[in-house]
Amino acid sequence: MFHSYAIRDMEKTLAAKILDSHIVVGDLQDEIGIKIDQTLTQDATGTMAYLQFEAMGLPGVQTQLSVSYIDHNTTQIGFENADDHRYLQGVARKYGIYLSRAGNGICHQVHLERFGVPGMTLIGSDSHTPTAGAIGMLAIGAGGLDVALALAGKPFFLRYPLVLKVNLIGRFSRWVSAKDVILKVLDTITTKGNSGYVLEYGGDGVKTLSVPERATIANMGAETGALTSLFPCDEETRFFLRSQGRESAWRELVADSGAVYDKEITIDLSLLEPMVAKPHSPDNTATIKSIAGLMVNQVCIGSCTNSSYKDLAMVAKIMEGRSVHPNVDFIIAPGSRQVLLNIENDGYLALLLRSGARIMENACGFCIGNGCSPPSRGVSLRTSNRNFLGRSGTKDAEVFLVSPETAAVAALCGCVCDPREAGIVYPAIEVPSRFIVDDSMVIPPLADPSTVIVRGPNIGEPPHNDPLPADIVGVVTLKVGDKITTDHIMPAGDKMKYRSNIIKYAEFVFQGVDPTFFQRAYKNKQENEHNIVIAGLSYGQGSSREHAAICPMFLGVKAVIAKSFERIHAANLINFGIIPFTFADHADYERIEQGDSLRIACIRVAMATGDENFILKNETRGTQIMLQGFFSQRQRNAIIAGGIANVL
Ligand code: MIC
Ligand code: SF4
Repeated sequence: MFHSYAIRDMEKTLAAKILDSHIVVGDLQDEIGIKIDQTLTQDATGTMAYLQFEAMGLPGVQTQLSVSYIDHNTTQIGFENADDHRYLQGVARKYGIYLSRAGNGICHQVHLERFGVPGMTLIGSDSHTPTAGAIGMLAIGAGGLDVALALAGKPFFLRYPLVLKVNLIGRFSRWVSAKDVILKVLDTITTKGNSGYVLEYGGDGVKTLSVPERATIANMGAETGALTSLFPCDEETRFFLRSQGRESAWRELVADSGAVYDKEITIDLSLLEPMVAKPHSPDNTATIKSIAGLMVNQVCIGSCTNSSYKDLAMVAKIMEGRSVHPNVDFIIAPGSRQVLLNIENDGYLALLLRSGARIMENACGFCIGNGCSPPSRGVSLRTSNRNFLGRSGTKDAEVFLVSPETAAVAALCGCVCDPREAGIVYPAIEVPSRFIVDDSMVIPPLADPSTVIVRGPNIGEPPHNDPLPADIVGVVTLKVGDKITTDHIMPAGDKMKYRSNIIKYAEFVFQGVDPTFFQRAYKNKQENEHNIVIAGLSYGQGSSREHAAICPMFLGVKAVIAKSFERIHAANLINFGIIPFTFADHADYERIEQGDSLRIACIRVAMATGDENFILKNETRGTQIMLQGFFSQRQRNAIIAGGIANVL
């Protein structure tokens, strides 16, 4: 296997074309820095990103376009969310950023509709930023600090990725849709081991997919851990952009016919059947048939994955003239105000209301546990992208991820059933060739330096970290297993309102895993003992929330030693001066227990001299273990300084 960069001057993949035209600095063998054209933030990660940007002291943003979305914390219980939103509005006005107000929709859906441009680069402080890959944008999820740096005109750094071609052939049969494609991709490549890859879609099957269908696939590509997902920009893209009144943003963008890929998989759309991701991982896939008959308490349709016009119109037609099953709570959150306006205009909203659906705000809502938690031990069928344990707000609930078609049929039947066998006529949906477009909930950038930014009492400062000590000497404060997500590390839901208040939010680190972690870590810190976390595979999966690094940093965590890390989280740890070490031999995971005293001697010198192997002494057991860390020079500098903020 060889890296795509080895053939940079020959026939190119689409990913290589966009990347190569944006490289501004770097070394192909180490890290490249790419120019970022656009940024997006949302309110749960945005406040910290803008606090960090403000600390850089620039008069305005340096990107072509930046948008600050308010979509995550819209329940506004207590003053905290509202204070954050007022702060975000002030920042946007002062520094030249568009503000998409609460109620305008979920960042990824709105960005696709109104702002994304094929061939450009986008980074967003949200892991589902790759949704914009549906229109041929190189869109990458990152931590808030990386977005702040891009706002300041600095490059975004990454290792030159490998490219996996997902070759789509055939076309859907009835009752099969985009969610089933991405669940099949997850079934094939799982959530592990894909972090160095771009998933590039090609083949004749792509032409049969509309942009919103591509968006569902690109969105949930985040669950594979890949850098991003990318679709060509073709006639379908032109149709979509025209329907948004933005055809001028279109240009043809396809991979060269002789492009060589690092890996390739083929999916025949005509052979797919309705799929499900069972609790508690998006790659715990199965066919719907295999769980048919399971009683359902709740059905939720929405999230940035499946909340487009077509998704909701399809659900409405399935429900037409029928009523939701009395045992099912049927919840719908449209992806954007535009979707809501258009389904209202075309009569679909009325069908949903008549069927007994509860219409929620156009926001993340249920997807992030902001309301709509299922009952104890309840079964919830959702069209969203993550079903991690406890994310719904109910720790013992079972969340299954399915397509809108499958979800709607279950809402009628009260149990899971194969939609192909429900006796319902398959509805034909026509998508408008021109959507009603109303941008009145987007405040254009003013770049008014006289703006006074108001900070409520919940808004603190980003915390400071000390430079890397000469030795790491500490205790294993926590040992966890495989697939620890950022939802485990830093819970969202009702705790998300503390995103701007690190001192308070830090009290909830690992709360769902071990509620006593905070006390132990805090005590160790007071006693000048370093905290160390031991983990299995895929540590830090899921969200881009940098709070999963900032809050542990605040509690004195100096290192996480895992079998493997997910990309965004590893980058966030380094950004805040926590070292992500991996075990040279995975079997050594078994040779460390919670409470053990560990020492990594001369770590500062080793970091400075570029060592990639580090010796860990387990002083409790009298053993020695080899650790690894492959860091770029830029990352080493950040680690030594105690984080990027100190480098700046
Ligand atoms: C998520 O889906 O987990 C979130 C909430 O959108 C996060 C961002 C956050 O934690 O604020 C993400 O995906 O990055
Ligand atoms: Fe919002 Fe859910 Fe999408 Fe995250 S995954 S951006 S919480 S809708």
